[in-house]
This record gives sequence, structure tokens and C-alpha cells, in this order.
Amino acid sequence: MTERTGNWTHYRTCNLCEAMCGLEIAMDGERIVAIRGDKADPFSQGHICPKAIALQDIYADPDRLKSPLRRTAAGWESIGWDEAFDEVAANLKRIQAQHGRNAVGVYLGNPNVHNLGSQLLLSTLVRALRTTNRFSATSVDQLPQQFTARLMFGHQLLLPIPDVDRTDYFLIFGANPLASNGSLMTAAGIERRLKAIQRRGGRVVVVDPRRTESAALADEHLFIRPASDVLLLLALVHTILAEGLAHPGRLAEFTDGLDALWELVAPYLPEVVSGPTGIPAETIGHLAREFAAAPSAVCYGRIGVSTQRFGGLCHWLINVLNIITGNLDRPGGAMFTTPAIDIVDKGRAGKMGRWRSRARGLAEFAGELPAAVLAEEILTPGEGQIRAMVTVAGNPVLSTPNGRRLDEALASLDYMVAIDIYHNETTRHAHIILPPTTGLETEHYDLIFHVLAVRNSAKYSPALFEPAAGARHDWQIYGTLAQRLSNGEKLLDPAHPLNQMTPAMMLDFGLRTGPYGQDGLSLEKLQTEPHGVDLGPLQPRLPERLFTADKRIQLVPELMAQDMARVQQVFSDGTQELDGFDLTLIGRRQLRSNNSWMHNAERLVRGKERCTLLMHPNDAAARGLATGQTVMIESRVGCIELPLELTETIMPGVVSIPHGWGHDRPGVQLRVAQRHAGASINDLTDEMVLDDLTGNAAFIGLPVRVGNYK
Ligand SMILES: Nc1nc2c(c(=O)[nH]1)N[C@H]1C(S)=C(S)[C@@H](COP(=O)(O)OP(=O)(O)OC[C@H]3O[C@@H](n4cnc5c(=O)[nH]c(N)nc54)[C@H](O)[C@@H]3O)O[C@H]1N2
Ligand SMILES: Nc1nc2c(c(=O)[nH]1)N[C@H]1C(S)=C(S)[C@@H](COP(=O)(O)OP(=O)(O)OC[C@H]3O[C@@H](n4cnc5c(=O)[nH]c(N)nc54)[C@H](O)[C@@H]3O)O[C@H]1N2
Ligand code: SF4
Ligand SMILES: [Mo]
Repeated sequence: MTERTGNWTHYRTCNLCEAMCGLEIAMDGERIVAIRGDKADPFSQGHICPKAIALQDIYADPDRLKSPLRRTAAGWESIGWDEAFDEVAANLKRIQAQHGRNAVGVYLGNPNVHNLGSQLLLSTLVRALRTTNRFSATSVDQLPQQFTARLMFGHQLLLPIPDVDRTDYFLIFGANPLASNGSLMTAAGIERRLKAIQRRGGRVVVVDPRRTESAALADEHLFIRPASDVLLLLALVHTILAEGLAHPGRLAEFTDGLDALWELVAPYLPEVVSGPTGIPAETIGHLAREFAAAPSAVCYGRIGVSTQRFGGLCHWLINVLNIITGNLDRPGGAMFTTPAIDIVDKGRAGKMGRWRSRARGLAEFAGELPAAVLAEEILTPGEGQIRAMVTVAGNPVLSTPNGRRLDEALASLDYMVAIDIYHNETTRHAHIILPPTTGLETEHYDLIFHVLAVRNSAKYSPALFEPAAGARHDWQIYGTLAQRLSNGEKLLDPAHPLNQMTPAMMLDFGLRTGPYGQDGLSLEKLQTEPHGVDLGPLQPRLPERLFTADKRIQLVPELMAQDMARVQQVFSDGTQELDGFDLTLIGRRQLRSNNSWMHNAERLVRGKERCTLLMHPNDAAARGLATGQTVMIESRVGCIELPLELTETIMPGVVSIPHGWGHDRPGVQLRVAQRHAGASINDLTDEMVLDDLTGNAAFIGLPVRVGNYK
């Protein structure tokens, strides 16, 4: 790029969350003057949130790493790329030669799905590591949704997306799109879209233990006891079947298992689940009837139902509700996208159970083990023990259950390398940190989020800034490291034509060979459309789109039916209270926060302290606690301190802490975040409590006690 002068405008998509907001960045020469929503972006229509403005802070952040760092006895030192690659490869090879290939583990974090280079080329590095000890943020997030999609529709990425723009009835379980901006539902400007449902006479209903921003906007909000959603969903399906309200329509032609359903849900009358869910039986009956009667309706669930003990069953029942009411694959229901680059078709359907974790024996899914076993795989001695780690864009110390134990585990490793832009709670344990370019320095195309969006669309964003001299893109880091690890094997030969393809070349190929390629969609075409192109509303895709061998939906997969025994067992056990842990902990997301890594932007953390414990005033009164005071929160695994914030928007008996905080650990080099450290909810969460069906972490519903800080 040549030096640019005068006023000009750069258009791109924000890559921070899943919403795909178009940005209009006003420039003066090489300086950013303002970041605004791009009104001409047909998908986002001008919406942005405060995080987009902070993209410039990340770009300019003096704490952001720009060159490889090596940890020495005397502190961290900057080193050259070649030296760094040599040292990393030599150490990983040494450990694998001594202890076997599984002695190296790898953890992939969330920003990888927001990054084109990672989406296209991170697998090269993962393959070159040749380890079965692979972990990612998937198993602390949406694994139950992928697992369910695999069993019911034949492919882990064939996720039904709520057709919010056409629905008459939107039933939301455990999601707060007004704070999160939508997830597995890419829908920039979700508030406008929800209000539009109401304006056209439809209804929005939210099920959540807290009256969130989204619940406040809804027509109806049902408080539910944490982690009891599976019961409510069972009772909804029960009522619809019992009252003869099921009308799957054309879906019946290619759905197996409609007859097997009744037997499973028969015991779950609204009266039976009313106690444990805290929702009156009449309300459940009325909700079921309303949902079944709506001209179109869609049930959708996210983190609040994914990260609990019955995450798999909850997402299964959500799909079941949509299917038996005929709302799958029809406008206004839950639909499948037609992405311009079809990574579903090209991607892996999702095998499972090919290997198990060494210590606890948990099964892999799609090549990955549950993140909840990572610490024990490092700490348990013996054959197959993890002795070295590679982390890529992940901060598992703050984001996985019992993060303190993982913190200790990482400190005990023989070797660790982190590909990351910050020196944080996780990467401080690395021997070498390799920092890639990020955000405004990268070109962008949302390979994943176009697959999850409420309208079909495509948009390419060029890089705004040239990388600093000597900086590397992450895909370049993966390529070089893979080559050094590969001992010159064919596929990784740098002269091999496949290995000379840049992300842009791959993108162009994907667009030309995708469903709109014949109509002329290509990278060149997208380069002439800086606001992106609209490819229309979602279309019915079934049964052709199914990836099951017989092209039929499995309404009652065997594994789901088996897991129902666990529901019976858990809820007949009755009391949740143990050892005086008399409150139930849930999480929350905040608009100005993005998991663990954006607290170093002053504009996002200034003002009132946000890492607080929310509690109902009655619970505080019973414990003699007052708003603003520091309290101690204890669970089976740990104890943290936080300021107390009282609110009637949370159910009595329930307390809430946002995740991603706790920046006061020694060695962290995030100057702003350290001044707003907060404490980590995952110092309390329990790595032994999982959704046993899928292996996903069950953060929600943790028994805790809260007392005066002494
Ligand atoms: N208790 C509780 N825990 C949770 C959740 C919860 O709701 N409650 N939510 C879970 C969910 S949904 C998720 S997705 C996980 C997230 O878990 P993680 O992915 O492990 O954590 P992040 O906070 O996203 O950390 C991202 C890391 O990537 C780095 N990074 C940022 N941009 C780039 C880049 O461009 N390149 C590279 N190489 N690195 C980059 C950051 O510095 C940071 O170290 O947390 C989970 N943990
Ligand atoms: N601002 C911001 N946006 C983000 C992120 C962020 O950290 N900050 N993270 C991004 C990521 S990685 C993800 S995965 C998405 C997640 O997107 P969402 O799932 O929309 O995120 P949350 O706000 O965590 O919503 C979960 C809701 O579940 C509720 N809940 C808790 N327990 C239960 C329960 O037992 N039952 C029910 N029914 N509800 C319950 C919580 O009160 C909360 O309102 O957000 C993404 N967007
Ligand atoms: S909602 Fe998400 S995509 Fe949109 S501006 Fe905010 S962080 Fe970026
Ligand atoms: Mo996530």
C-alpha cells in the first residue's frame, strides 16, 4: 500500500462478535477519525455496538505484542521469527520424540472462528502436531448444539437458524441477544429485528433466571430455576402431543421417530415439572398452545441452555419443538442457510467416540476432547500425559471450568507456546509467544457466520492497515510452524501448489464453486461491493440438505433416548443444596465486554465496576449483606471476592457473575485490564460437572454460598 492522504473511507465487517456489523471507518491519511455503522451494509443496516469503536484501541494498544517473545529467567525478551520458529519446533519435536505425539496438546480459542486465516489454515498446524489431545472453546460453548445437529441432521454444522425477520413467535431459552448481539444466529441489529416481530403483531417470549435486557424487551418473561430447562421443554412437548397439537406437515415425510417421542415425554406433565422449574403448570400449558398455534414460530436456545448438565437434551428438545409444530425449514421457523461458501458441505460431519481422554475416559467429538479434562491430562502422570501445550487465540485459564487448576497445570508444563496478541492469564505460562496481526490489519470474510446468519449474504473486507514491518499473519505462522514440524512430508511441502494458496485465493475458489458462483459471485465481484451483497432470505432446504445417510431427520436419536434416564435420576435426587451451598450461580454477558480479552480498552472498562455479584435483595437481607460491599463467594472448588450488586431482576436463590474477568494474576501485562481486574467465575466452576452426554462444561447451576468478606 502506498501512503494515503486526505479524507477517505474504509468499509469492513466487525470481526469481534458473531453479528457481522458493517463498519464505515472515516480516515484522514493513515489516521482513524471515526468508526461508525455502515448504513449501506444491506445486512447490518448501520447497527454497531461500542466494541467496534474499540477496534482502533486494539490496533494501537501499547500492550499488544508485535514480535515473538521468549521467557527467560531474567524476564521476557524479544526475539526474531526464525529463531522463535526453530526453538518452538525443536522443543515440540523433542517432547514428541521422548514421550509420544500425544504429549503435545493444543487448545484453540474463540477468536479463531472470527478469523479468515485461522478458518482456512489453522488445521494445517493442528494436523502437523499429530496429537489426539486437541481441545477448544467448543466444549465450553456450543458443543451440545453441534452434537445434536450431528445426530438429528447428520452434520455438526447443519444448525437451524431462527428466521427472526419473518417469525410470528420467538421463544428464547437462555440467550440474551441484546447483550451478546446474537449467537448461532448472526443477526446484526437484533433489537430492531425483535421489535419488528412485535410491530407485526408477533410475540417474543424469554425463559431466563434473570430479567435480562432481552427479557425486558420481550412480551413475556418466564423466570426459570437454573438448569431445569430440560423439564420445561419436556413438558412443552408433552402438552403439544397430549393435546393433539402436533402438526409436522411435510416434515413427516422425511422424519423418523415421531411415534417414539410420546413414550419419552409422557411422564413430564406440566404439573410434574412446575415445582423444579418454578413455572406454574397453567403457564406451561398456555405457552405450549400459543407456540403450536402461531402461524409461524421458532424456539431458540443458547449459552443458558448449552452450558448446563442437560445441554444436549435441551438442544434436542428445542429442535423437536420446532419439528413437531412444522416450524423447521419453513419461513418464520428455524431454517438452514445457503452460504456463498459452503463450509458445511466441505467440512467434516462430526465423528465421535474414536478415542477417549486418558484420566476420565471422556469421548472425543469431531476430533476434540472436552476442555474440562485439560488440566487433569496435564497433571496426571503416566503414559500419554500432556507435557507441552500449544494455545492459539485462547485464554482457557479464564474461560474453562476450574481455571485455577488449569493455571497450575500450565505452570507445570515442560514447554508451552502461545499464538496470541496479548500477554495474559494463559499466555504468561508460555515459553514463547508468537503474536500475529489482528483486526484492522487483516482481510476478512466470515466463513462461519455467513453459515449462521438470518439472511444469506456475503461480504469481503480488505485489510485497513498494512502489518507492521516484520509482522506475520496467523496463517503464515501456522504454515511455517507446520513445515518445521513436518519433517518435509508431501502435503506440507512449501512447493506443493496447495501450500502456495493464500486465503484470498482460497476464498475466490470457494465463492466461484459455491451456490452463487454460476451467477458470477467471486472475490473480484465482492471487491466491487464494499458494503457486501444480500443473497436473499433463507430458503427451505430439506430434505436435500440433510447429511444423514438416508436423507431423513432422526427425531429421537438413540443417544438422546438413553440420556433421558439421567433426567429422571438427577431430578428425583431432589435437593440441590450441599454443604451449605445454598445459592445457585449463573453467568452473564455484558455489552462492553468480549469474553476475556477486551478489558484492556479504556473506553470499554471505564465507569462503574462491572464484575459484580448480582443478588436478589431478599437473599442479601437474609444474610445481612448490603449493596456495594465486598462479599466472598465459595464453591466446591474455590473462593473469590467481588462487590455485591442487588437487583430484583434476578430470581431469589440465584446469583450471577460475568465471565472473562480476573486479570490480577502475577505476570499479566495488560495495564488497563489489571486496573479493572475483577475476579474469575471460573475459579468457582467445577470441571467435574459436565453435560455427560456431550462432554460440554456445565457452568450453570453451580451450588455456591455467599458471605461477608472477612
Ligand atoms: N463461566 C463461564 N465460562 C465461559 C463462558 C460462560 O458463559 N461462562 N462462555 C464460554 C464461551 S461461549 C467461550 S466462546 C469461551 C471463550 O474462551 P477462549 O476462547 O479460551 O477465551 P477468549 O476470552 O475468547 O480468549 C481469546 C484469546 O485470543 C486472543 N486473541 C484475540 N484476538 C486474536 C487474534 O486475532 N489472533 C490470535 N492468535 N489471538 C487473538 C486474546 O488475547 C485471548 O488470549 O469462554 C467460555 N467460558
Ligand atoms: N458483549 C458480548 N457479546 C458476546 C460475547 C461477550 O462476551 N460479550 N461473547 C460471545 C460468545 S463467545 C457467545 S457464545 C455468545 C453467547 O450469546 P448468549 O447465549 O446470548 O449470551 P449470554 O448473555 O451469556 O446469554 C445466556 C443467558 O442465559 C441465561 N441463563 C443462565 N442460566 C440459565 C438457565 O438455567 N436457563 C435459562 N433458560 N437461561 C439461563 C443467562 O441469564 C443469560 O441471560 O455471545 C457472544 N457475544
Ligand atoms: S455487535 Fe458485534 S459485530 Fe457488531 S459492532 Fe458490536 S462487536 Fe462488532
Ligand atoms: Mo462462545
